[in-house]
Amino acid sequence: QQNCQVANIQVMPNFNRTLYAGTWYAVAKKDPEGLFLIDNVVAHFQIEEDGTMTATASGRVIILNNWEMCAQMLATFEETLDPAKFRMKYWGVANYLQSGNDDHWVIATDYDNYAVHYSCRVVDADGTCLDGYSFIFSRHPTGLRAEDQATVTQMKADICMLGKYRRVPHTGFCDTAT
Ligand code: DAO
Repeated sequence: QQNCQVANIQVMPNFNRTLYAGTWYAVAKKDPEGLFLIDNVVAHFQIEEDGTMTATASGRVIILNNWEMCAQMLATFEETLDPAKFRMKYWGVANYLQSGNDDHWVIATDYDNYAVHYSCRVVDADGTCLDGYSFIFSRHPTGLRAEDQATVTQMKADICMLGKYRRVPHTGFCDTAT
């Protein structure tokens, strides 16, 4: 049985943001309408001294009539009553990049290998998600471990996005030598 009501989506129990911190490679993505981040998506989550979570992220985007670039993004996270559900305020290092305020829900993670992210931007009149996106994150740029694939597939189904994901390649487009 499947219940696709956004309000009934189960998130990670006892979510621990300190264990979630660090680098995550997006290995698959379900796009929202008018997608922004295309591929080479990497996010770095930090816990600040005041305990709040912030992130920097990069990814290949196409803006303004086919101009391809690597977007450098920043985000801050506002807590809600559920520790696994955040409100994410995000903006680009350059002002012509996308900015906004989205849900950032952690559906499931083992902290060391995989994380399933979910964000519904528009809830339909029937309570299901009309426009949302989801990242499958891995600690490993090469992808998910074989032993995590069944778990992640189950989570994709639980959030009613199974079959809507595409692979997110990592080609080195956003790798900068510093
Ligand atoms: O790519 O279509 C899209 C939607 C994503 C917009 C938000 C990107 C900036 C912040 C990413 C932080 C980690 C999820």
